[in-house]
This record gives sequence, structure tokens and C-alpha cells, in this order.
Amino acid sequence: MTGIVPAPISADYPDRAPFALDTDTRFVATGEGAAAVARTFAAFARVSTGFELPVVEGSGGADAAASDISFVIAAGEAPDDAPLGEAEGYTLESGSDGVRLAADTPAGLFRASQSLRQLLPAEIERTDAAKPPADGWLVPAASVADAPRFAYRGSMLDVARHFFPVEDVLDHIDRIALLKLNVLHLHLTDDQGWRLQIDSWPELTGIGASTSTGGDGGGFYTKDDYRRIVEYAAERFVTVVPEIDLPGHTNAALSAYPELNCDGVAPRPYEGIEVGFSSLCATPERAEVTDRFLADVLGEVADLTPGPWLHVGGDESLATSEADYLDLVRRITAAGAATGKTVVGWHEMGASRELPAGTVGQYWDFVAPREDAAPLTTSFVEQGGSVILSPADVAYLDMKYPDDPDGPLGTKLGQLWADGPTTLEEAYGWEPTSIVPGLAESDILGIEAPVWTETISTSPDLEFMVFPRIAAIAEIAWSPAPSDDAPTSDRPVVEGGARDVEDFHARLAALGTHLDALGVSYRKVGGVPWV
Ligand code: TNX
Repeated sequence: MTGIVPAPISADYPDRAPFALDTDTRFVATGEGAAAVARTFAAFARVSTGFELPVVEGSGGADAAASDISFVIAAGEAPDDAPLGEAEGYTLESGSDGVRLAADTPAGLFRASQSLRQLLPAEIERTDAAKPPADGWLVPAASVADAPRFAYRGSMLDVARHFFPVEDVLDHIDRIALLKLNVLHLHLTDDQGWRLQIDSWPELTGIGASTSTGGDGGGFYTKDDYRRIVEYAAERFVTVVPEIDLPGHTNAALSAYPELNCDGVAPRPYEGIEVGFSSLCATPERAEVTDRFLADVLGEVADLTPGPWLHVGGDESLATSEADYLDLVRRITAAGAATGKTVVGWHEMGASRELPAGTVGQYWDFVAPREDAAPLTTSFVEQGGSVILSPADVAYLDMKYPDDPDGPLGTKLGQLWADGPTTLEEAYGWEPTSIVPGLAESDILGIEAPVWTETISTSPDLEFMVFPRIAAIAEIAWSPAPSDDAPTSDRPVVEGGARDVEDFHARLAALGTHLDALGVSYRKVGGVPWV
């Protein structure tokens, strides 16, 4: 079974002899940065194959043997007709004379390696020294040309409602990288817990990290933990976007520091699932301490974060008056921008007309915007920024599956508020440019699938909610826009072009074999020919 998720711009599988990865295979790296990408892939492939897979310096692939895999970085290698080809585009050629992965950049070369990963037998994912696949480590003859549609392709993990240990986060990063996602947004703080060590305000974790939703215990990342996550992500060309949710969703911080509260009284820690009851204080008496808190916290988070973005929340501040909200958002976003990062906020922040240059809005209303969600979102573009789309009724992976009661993991997982359950096909069946009127393709920085964890407390539960629906979101973020004249299922050897559910299901079944080998406890939703 052959197929790549997300669908490439073009993929041809000619009826020719396959490539065989074997004990002779070398990874031949050419161009600056190629060897590092080759080493990451070699380290992965050695575990399951047991082969030596040396990484050697090459000169463009001409010197490679038929058993070799060439990793080439050179100008002009990516498809030149794709807008983002230079940043992350690549080509992949495989056959009995070898494999050649080529891109303009290390990021593009890494994306190529994840297509190769999917074209290899699923056993390549195994970490338990499995027997090799019966026919050997074959890669079908293939010719792939590919580049992403959107620059920002994210997965958001809410580690505040329930804490997830570093190892779980690393596993998650590896799996989203397989889908060519390139952003991990960590929702690090909320009413129920504060999950990142801040040296200048130690009780944020001293007190604020001790709880979670449902009394399931706390946890937090030390700075070294966070650095490990950032580093592991960077090896996979995934950027970490930290979120400190302000001015609402702050009960954990307010409970740790009485002086952040208008009345000077720390509230009790919170372990429920309500939203919209906590707020930083906007009064002049608290201005000094609140601004110091903002500068210290956002400064330390920015210092730890090599990526360009800093998410400051801004959602559901229902306990903050409109005037206080505007005042606090001005101060929060100014403190964020003072760190040198580009500020990101949920779409409510578009109420402010004083956003720092380039501020990115994250839209979380439905595919058909309600109330003032659309103008709040276009406000970011009017102020020189761009938008990330996370429509809750299709892209929130904590929404229940429709037939959840029969799920092997019970009936307690997931929520229903975003217009009921979300099917795989709903997660797949939307077009980014048709959500918010007035948003052009170029206004859309990208797409993100959040998973909120009020009801999700373990890694298997998380996997069950996230997979396979995140593959649908990844395809919307990466693959070409559907075009009316693109052929569909009668063109079986060429992927991409139209959004063809049947073709998606078939490729998903192939991906499923990899997820099985990885031990991911994904939901085997109906309609997909899982093997
Ligand atoms: C809304 S949408 C939230 C989160 C909840 C989530 C549950 C948004 C930006 N905030 O606080 O966890 O719904 O689905």
C-alpha cells in the first residue's frame, strides 16, 4: 500500500523496480545542513533495521551507489512553481538505482525524509527490534515533487488542564513531524495549572503547578525540560510556540501570588472545567506589580524560546470588563513585543486597535463565524498582521467522535460544545479561505489543530483523540487547494489537486500501519480501509 499523508503536490509511482535499503546502504549528504538531516534520519532508521547506515559526504548524488540514499541541499532543487517551495519544498526520486531527496533548505530536506519514512515499510517505526519485513526494506519506485500550501502548520497541546511529561511531548513531536506539521504550540498556563518554571516568580510552579483538572495531580517543566523539548523539536524542524494565557485563564498564577489580585487575596487552586472566571487586575494600584509580572514572565519565556512567536492568549476573558480588557491587552502585547518576538493571540484580542506590528490572530470560532468573530479576526490583518485558523467545530481535536460511547477508552473523553462531535470527514472537509470573509490566502499564516485536555489525562487518551483527525488538518495545511478542474479518483497514481475523501482514506490506511508500528492508540474510525 502506497501513499503519503499529507498529499504531495504530485506523486507518481511508476511500475518499475523498487529501491531496497540494505546493509550496504549509506546516507550520502551534499550541501550545507544536509548531513544533520541525514543523521537524524539515520538514527531513526538504525533502530528498526539494525543496519549501520553511515552518513558520508557526497557531491550531489552522482557519486552515490544504487543502495544509497542521497540527501541533497542545493539552490533550485525544490519545485519552483510552489510559493513556499524554497522554504520547505523538496523532490524525492526512488528506484532500483537509489533514492535521492533534494531541497533548497534543511527544512525541506527533512520534510522529504518524512515522505521517505512513509514510503518505507511500517516496520521502520518499530523500536523493539522487530523482524524485518518479509520482502525487505523496499521503497516503491516514486517521483514526488512537493511543497506546503501554508507556512505555519501547528498542533496545540494543552498541558495546563492536565500535565504531560516530557517524554509524551517528545513522542507527540515525532508523530506530528511525520505529518509535516512544523509548529508545536504549548498551552503552558491556565486556571488549573502553571507548567513552566519562571525563576523570578518561583511560586508560579511552587504553588501554581500542583493542581490539574479533576484532581489528577500537577507537574511542570523545568527550564531544562523545556530546552529538551525545544531541541528535539528543532531537530525535526518543528518550532515551539509557548503560550502564557493572559489576562483570563490565570487562576493558577493568581493563586500563587496574592499581589496579582485586585483584592490582594489569593484564590484557591482550581480543578474544575469552567472558563472565564479569572483575570489579572487592571487597577492603577496594581499596575506596577502586574507590569513587572508581565515583563518578567514573558521575558523569561522568550529567552528560552528560539522560535519567532510568543502566544499571550487573550481568550475568554469573561471576568474582565471591556475597558480593563483593552487596557490589559495593550500592556500584555507591548510586554510581549518588547521581548523581540512576534505576538500571537486568540481572536478576541482583535478588539484592540493598538496591537504591536505584525501581531498574529488565532481564530477559534466555527467554520461559519458567529457574533463578531470575523471582524475581530480581520482586525489583525488590518493592523498589519496575519491569521492562524483553528475553527473549533472542525479543528478542535478534543471534540468527541460521533460514536464515542463504543470507544475502547470509554465515554468520558472529549467535549461537545463546538457544534457537537467532529468526524474525520468534517475535520477534512473545509477550505481555509472560505471561513472568515475578507481573509485572502496570503492573510492566512497557517492552520492549527488544538487539543484541550480537560477530559484527557494520559498519552493513550490523547492519541485516541488526536489521531487520525490531525492527519486531516495536516493535509488542509500542507496540500494544494482543491481546484475544480483537478482529476480525482480516476487518477490513482497522482496524489494532490482535489480534496478527494476516498483517496485520503486510502492513504490514511497506509499511515495507519505506521501508527500501529509506533504503538499509537489512534481511533480506527469507520470509512477508512484500515489494515
Ligand atoms: C475553549 S477556544 C477554550 C479553552 C477550552 C476549550 C475546550 C479557546 C481559545 N479556549 O479554554 O479548553 O474551549 O474545548
